[in-house]
Amino acid sequence: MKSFFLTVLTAFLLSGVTIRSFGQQSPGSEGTEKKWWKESVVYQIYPRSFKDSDGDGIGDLKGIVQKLDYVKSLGIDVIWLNPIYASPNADNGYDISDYQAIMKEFGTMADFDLLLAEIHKRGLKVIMDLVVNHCSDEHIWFQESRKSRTNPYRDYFHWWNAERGKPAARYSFFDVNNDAWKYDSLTNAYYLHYFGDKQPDLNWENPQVRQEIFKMMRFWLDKGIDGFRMDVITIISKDTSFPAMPAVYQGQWDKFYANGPHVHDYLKEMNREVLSKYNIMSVAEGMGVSTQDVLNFVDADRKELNMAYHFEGMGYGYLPNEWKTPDPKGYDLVGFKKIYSRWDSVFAEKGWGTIYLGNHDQPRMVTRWGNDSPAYREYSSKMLTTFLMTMRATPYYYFGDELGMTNIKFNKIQDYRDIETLNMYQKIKNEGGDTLAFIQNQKNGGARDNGRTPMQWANQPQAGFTSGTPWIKVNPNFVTINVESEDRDPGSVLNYFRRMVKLRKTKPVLIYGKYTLLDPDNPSIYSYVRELNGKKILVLLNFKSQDARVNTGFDLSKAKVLIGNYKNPAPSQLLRPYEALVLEIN
Ligand code: ISL
Repeated sequence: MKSFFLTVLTAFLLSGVTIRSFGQQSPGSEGTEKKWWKESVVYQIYPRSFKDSDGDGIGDLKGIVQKLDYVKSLGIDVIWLNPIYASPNADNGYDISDYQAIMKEFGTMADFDLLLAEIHKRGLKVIMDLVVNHCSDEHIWFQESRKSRTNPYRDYFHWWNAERGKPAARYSFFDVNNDAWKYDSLTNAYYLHYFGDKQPDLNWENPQVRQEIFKMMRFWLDKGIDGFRMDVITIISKDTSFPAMPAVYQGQWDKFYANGPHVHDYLKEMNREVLSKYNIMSVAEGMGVSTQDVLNFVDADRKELNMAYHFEGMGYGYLPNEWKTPDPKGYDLVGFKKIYSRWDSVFAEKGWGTIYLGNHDQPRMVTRWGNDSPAYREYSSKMLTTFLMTMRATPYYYFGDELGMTNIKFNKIQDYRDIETLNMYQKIKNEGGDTLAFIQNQKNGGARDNGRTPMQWANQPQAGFTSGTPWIKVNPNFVTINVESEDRDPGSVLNYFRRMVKLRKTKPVLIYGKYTLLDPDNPSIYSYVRELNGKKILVLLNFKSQDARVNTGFDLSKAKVLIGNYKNPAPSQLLRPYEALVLEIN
């Protein structure tokens, strides 16, 4: 399935790929200013799939409250909640019809207040999703805006009057025709939607829009939330002349979509008027952001945001010019190491990084980056967790990965729920394309639904997620992969996660220490040293299903094992399949 659209879209998502040699050793970071959000582990909850308390098959806020002791038991610090606002759910809550109301399936504002109080009571923090590049077409602003060309809300959105002709092409992620302009006959004009046609883009160039958004942010911050994860915040500013894109793609996609002319002005304004007034954290979904421009968002001196997460790692290992199709030969570890080392080096002096291997838009961590076969699922899950918890960056950890939950790999389009999969399927069908091949790719990794199946609480009907029919099928492997059984087993993936989080929290060197990549060309082993005030920790990770030799130059005879994912771990220059070892070497 190749097309100009896919080429540019893929390139845009991955535009972090800038050719620059990576520093193998990052300069000292001992001067990095200490902040609570640098020391935190973030645990992401997709509320729709976490716990259903009322039997309607959809997770809800009361369900989260019921499971907060479990969340606390993980040792994490901050919960990131995907959108819980009122929404017709064209894109599972990323289409908001009222920013100051709770989605009816999830509960009420009273439930939210209870949730917030219960989170804080346990010493945890919570950040909310801020989705303000677009809202829902059912939001009152859009309902008003489309009524007439002179409506006071008209300029809340990007309209293009049809007598000017059709505007220059812009591509939409979730549109059946990939067309980001939708014609509305009511006023004979097109409106812009970078995502689904029920997700019109807000016009940030209008100061009134910005004021409305800032007011809404204060509403939540005044309630006491601890920050925001900002959805596609990098694309809020647009060149409203909407110039034509070059006929031949030359890597300039982001100029037309992300990093618009005023994005930094708007983020500075947001910081000045809102963020700086609270002790909170902010993290951008850094779509289209590269190592070369990320500091423009997160250098503290610029007074914009605290952190951003990039897409370069996520896009790695896909076939070129194909939509999210993992290379059947697997991914090359040498390139993987380069990516994470380069992103570490950017923040050596300024800013602060993030690290993640999965979220609600991605397949499950173990299936994508490890090995979900029965022999290696547990070892590779633990190895990947070791990686996330020993890098110099705030880890964002997706619910269920602590159990080693796997992709569900649906074979039938009827099982999928995600707008992205459904609309892309429809598009291919309309064009007479190969829908079977598409499903195969979705199943093998591309589908976001792979990571959205319900939390596996117990070996009970519907994995203990709901007493009703779940909105999306439960992965049948809940019989063995579930909280109840893993909780009892000291050697489980779950208990390894808890130990790993604890280790990070008790060793400042794992948070602030300098990172030095070792043996960069080793095709199987990822090894590095973390170092702070003379304390050194060596991390050895085998990413392959065969034994592999490490080559670090360190004498391991006096090394002390802090943690390992095999029974009775001992320092060794030969690692077993997916073995992870964390060693103190002084
Ligand atoms: O999910 C993706 C790839 O399949 C991304 O392209 C994704 O659409 C992009 O990262 C933006 O994601 C965010 O905004 C979307 C929403 O669907 C995602 O869930 C959200 O994380 C629109 O709000």
